Parts: sequence; structure tokens; C-alpha cells
Amino acid sequence: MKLRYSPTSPYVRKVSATAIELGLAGQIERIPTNTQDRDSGIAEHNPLGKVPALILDDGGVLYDSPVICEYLDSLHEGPKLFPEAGPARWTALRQQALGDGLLDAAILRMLETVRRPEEFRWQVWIKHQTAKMTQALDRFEAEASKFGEAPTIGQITAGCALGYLDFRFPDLNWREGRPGLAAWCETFNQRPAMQETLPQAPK
Ligand SMILES: N[C@@H](CCC(=O)N[C@@H](CS)C(=O)NCC(=O)O)C(=O)O
Repeated sequence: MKLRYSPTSPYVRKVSATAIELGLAGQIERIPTNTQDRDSGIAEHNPLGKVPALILDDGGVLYDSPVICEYLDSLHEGPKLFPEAGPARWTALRQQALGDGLLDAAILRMLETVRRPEEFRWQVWIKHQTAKMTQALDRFEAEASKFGEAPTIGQITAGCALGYLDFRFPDLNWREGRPGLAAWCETFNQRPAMQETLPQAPK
């Protein structure tokens, strides 16, 4: 398998952390991909032009991160990151959606605040995305005490989303007023899958 990736993408981090949790990282060749470069060939693998995209040994391609993570989870017989049936499955999938949505809002805010020239920034939009981030963080705070011992895709996504906030929004102080989530994150971050995939600014 080959993974098209960019080093700071939190969605790629989900896939990388999942592969490490499942003992599959050694089976994945990593292809650095600059999605802004039309010659990178990303569009041949993902018409949406986004990473992560996983190229399978038979030439098929999977995207996006929820699909890739569930595929990797299907390749082993051990404890599953995607619970197989019942309420635990729906909780894990919903928490994954909540973490992905937190990331989507954070990235939209980052593009509007950091990337767009100041005179073109739209404050209403920034406020709108910030409200989504706050609401998602509050929801995770309400659920953190119920996270189980065994990791799920919901927890991996939450961990990667919080790591992205630390990386891109160090002044946001998301821990303030959210002691349960902060404590959970501290413990979860000790997992090798999280330590080995910490986001790093390009040199
Ligand atoms: N829902 C997708 C989101 C992937 C995504 O937005 N990736 C970003 C990198 S963080 C990307 O490739 N952006 C390039 C673009 O939008 O052109 C997933 O979960 O994989």
C-alpha cells in the first residue's frame, strides 16, 4: 500500500496513528504530496485533490481518512478501532465525525485568518467557524470521562484534532474550562501512535 501524505495534515495523522495502533505502518510506503502542485499527480488518485489517499496493491485508491482508517481496521484480527456493531459503533463514528468537523472548522478559520490577506478577511465567517470549534470542544469535554480504555477511531480523531489545535492555534487555550478533556488528552498523547505522529512545522 502507498499513502499520499503531507506532513502537517491532521487527517493524514489519523491514518498514520491508526496504522501504528494496528501494527500496519510497516506495510505502507509513504509518498510526500504537495496538493498545491498540479504536477504532484494527486488528482489521478483523488479527484478532490486531497490527502490522505491510500493506493492499494491492486491499484485501487481509497479516500478520505474515515474510509482509509476503516479499511486498515479490516486488515487485522485484533481488537477493532471501529466497533463492529451496536451503540459503541455509532458512538465511535459520531465522535470521529465530531473530530473531523472540529478540524474542518479549524482549517477554515486558519485559512481565513492566516492565509487570506488582512483586508479580505471576513470576520463573520471567522466567528462562525470559531463557534463551531467551541461547541465541538465542549461536546468532547462532556464525553471525555466516558472514553473507554481501548482506543477507538473516535478517540484517535479527537486526539489528532486537539493536537492540530495545539500546533496551529497555540493561543486558543482550548484546555481552559475543559479539565476532563485536557486530562484525557495528556494521557492519550502518551500512546506511541500519537508520539510518533506529532505534527512538525516543515523545515
Ligand atoms: N475529509 C477529508 C479531508 C482531507 C483534507 O482536507 N486534506 C487537506 C490537507 S489537511 C488537503 O489535502 N487539502 C488540499 C486541498 O483542499 O486542495 C479527510 O478526512 O481525509
